Amino acid sequence: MKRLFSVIFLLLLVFAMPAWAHFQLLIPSNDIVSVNDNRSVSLFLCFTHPMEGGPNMEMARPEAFGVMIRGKKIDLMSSLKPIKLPFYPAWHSEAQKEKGTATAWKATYQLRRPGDHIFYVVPKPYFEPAEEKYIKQITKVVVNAFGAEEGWDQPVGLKAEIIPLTRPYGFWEGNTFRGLVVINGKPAPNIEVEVEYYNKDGRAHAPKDPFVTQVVKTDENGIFVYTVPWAGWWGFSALGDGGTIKKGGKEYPVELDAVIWIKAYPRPEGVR
Ligand SMILES: [Cu+2]
Repeated sequence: MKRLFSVIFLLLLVFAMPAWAHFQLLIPSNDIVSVNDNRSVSLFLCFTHPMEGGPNMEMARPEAFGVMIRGKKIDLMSSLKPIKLPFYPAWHSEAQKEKGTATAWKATYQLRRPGDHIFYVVPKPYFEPAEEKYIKQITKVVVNAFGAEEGWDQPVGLKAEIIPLTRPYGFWEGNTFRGLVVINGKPAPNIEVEVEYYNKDGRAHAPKDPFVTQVVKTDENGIFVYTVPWAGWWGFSALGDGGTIKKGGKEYPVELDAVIWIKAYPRPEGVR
């Protein structure tokens, strides 16, 4: 009986889940760390729909998680700790109805060296029953340490990657972000890049559905441009092609996405 209920619940979830964009979150506790700041940075990894605030999806232990500093990669897999999140945050009206939890991950990293720290995660492919496909979102975020602004524009060499052409920190709201999308080692022209605000406390309301996810396309050189309208964390997800995966004798397409997170700061008080 319990099993029947969980099947019904899963079906409800499938039909209830709109085609809103999925995003792999990789959010640090601080993105610009100066010498007097706490040098311990915690990272939050969760697979969700950031503007809607949920539902959070089950995130398996990733294939890789690490940081690149001055061209050197450090494996951080052993620092990952699983956490349980409710499907929806408390501010969400669905939170009262849909009880249950999804696995997310946390890690802490002690900064020692000055320079840009490019954190990255390569998740296991996630099977999305509603769309009959796998989704794999290779995700980056840059943390600047101790004043040395060096390294943010270097490729990590991931299978899907957004290489920032705009410095991804020290970024005002209203600034324009540019990124180069590289998928399977090549620039990806004319593909969609989904953009979402991490609506952590539910303060942003979309007046109509198309406002949930902003969509821009890469040009013939694989470059996209987006002007960030307000302060907070913003995610960019370039939707690429990752071939297929066989499961139970059937072949399913793999959406191989490149994701980057940047934080926009509010304009200073005293300016207009
Ligand atoms: Cu989903």
